[in-house]
Amino acid sequence: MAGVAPGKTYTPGLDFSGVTYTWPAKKAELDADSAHRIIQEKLPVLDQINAPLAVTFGDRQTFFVDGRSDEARILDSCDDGPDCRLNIKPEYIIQFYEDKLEPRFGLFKDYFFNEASMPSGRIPVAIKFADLLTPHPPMPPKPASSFSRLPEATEDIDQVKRDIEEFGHGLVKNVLSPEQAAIMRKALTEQAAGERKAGIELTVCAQTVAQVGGELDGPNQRLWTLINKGNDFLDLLSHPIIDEFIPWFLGEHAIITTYTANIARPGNVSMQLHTDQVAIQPPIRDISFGMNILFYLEDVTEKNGATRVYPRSHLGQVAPEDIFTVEGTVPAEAPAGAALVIDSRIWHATGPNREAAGGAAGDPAVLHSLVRAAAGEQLPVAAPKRRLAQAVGTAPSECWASTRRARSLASTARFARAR
Ligand SMILES: O=C(O)CCC(=O)C(=O)O
Ligand SMILES: [Fe+2]
Repeated sequence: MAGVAPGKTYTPGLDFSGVTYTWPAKKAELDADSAHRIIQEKLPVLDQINAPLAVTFGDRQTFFVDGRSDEARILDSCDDGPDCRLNIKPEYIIQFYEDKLEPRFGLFKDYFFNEASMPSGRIPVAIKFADLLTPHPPMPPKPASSFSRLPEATEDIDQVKRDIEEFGHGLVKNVLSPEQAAIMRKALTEQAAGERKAGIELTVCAQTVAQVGGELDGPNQRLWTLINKGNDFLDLLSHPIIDEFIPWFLGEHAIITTYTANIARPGNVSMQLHTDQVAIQPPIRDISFGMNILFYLEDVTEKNGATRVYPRSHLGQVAPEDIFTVEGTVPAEAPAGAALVIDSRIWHATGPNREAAGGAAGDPAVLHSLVRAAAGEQLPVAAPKRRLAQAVGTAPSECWASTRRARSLASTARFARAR
């Protein structure tokens, strides 16, 4: 990959470190010039940021896009300080312009590797700026309060399917009996405790902490690659609810890409709003690449961190102006044993758990993300359990950026379950 230094060579004779076809410094120069031209071209619409924004391309001189008057201007300095600072690779500006990179993904995706890339100040200004560079800037989703009806948990599968089509999400009641929910809750609690004990637990998303505060080793806990973490998790993959919804929505050849759990404990901060296909670029909204099934192992309420969704945000060129607030969303509440089923285009996030510490447990939802078939090495949804079991230890491919670290932890975590 361009700009990535070659790693250690393992095989004598296969050392390619003396050869290069790319000249990063030259590319950065060319990209910065193109990015400047793009911003210049877009000035007639950039007044819509309504604020001064500082933009820095790597070690180049910072410049300012001032959108406070009817005509936006590029300035070398900004006396009263910018509302927002953006330190961004110029190639991302080009990719926004060419519709190859979704702003809410592009603006934050490098944070894992480079903390300085996190925009600071009023983030909606940076999002608006990036949106305005794209060929089709999105509309904000409608607030949940503007709908006269919203999906409710039901056993009527056809109704849930209609809800998914209309709103982007639906809730199926009683897919797990109280005993089954208890078995899964026990598995999850043990695994979570084991990972904490081993010091390898993953908590909230680093970008969220940088933006809205909270602790990196805060109360939330993520468990990745559940496929590697016990027969109970494998058994859940045989649940017929998967066969009912996935082929209907994605066709016969879907594969499972992500199998994780999220425990939203009291005192957490909500996750940033995202779609479950936001990492798939270029950003194509006309088709949903996936479907996510979240099993609720507790009664999930607004107060204890229910997943927050923007109803009907799966349709059209729609995206929230601020991804760090859940205002305008609705909590997808349902009793223990229910499943939340979502179109991967819907904007959603883990909600804040405002229960008193030690009170009702959080939102231990077991998540499945399923996508249309893309690569053979991943696991077909319909694979018999024996095949899934054989795959244990091989770490199925996962497509979310942060799973890279989780994947390297997965084999350790498998032994860490505390009983
Ligand atoms: O746990 C939740 O409520 C949702 C988590 C989620 O949206 C995700 O991991 O993609
Ligand atoms: Fe999600």
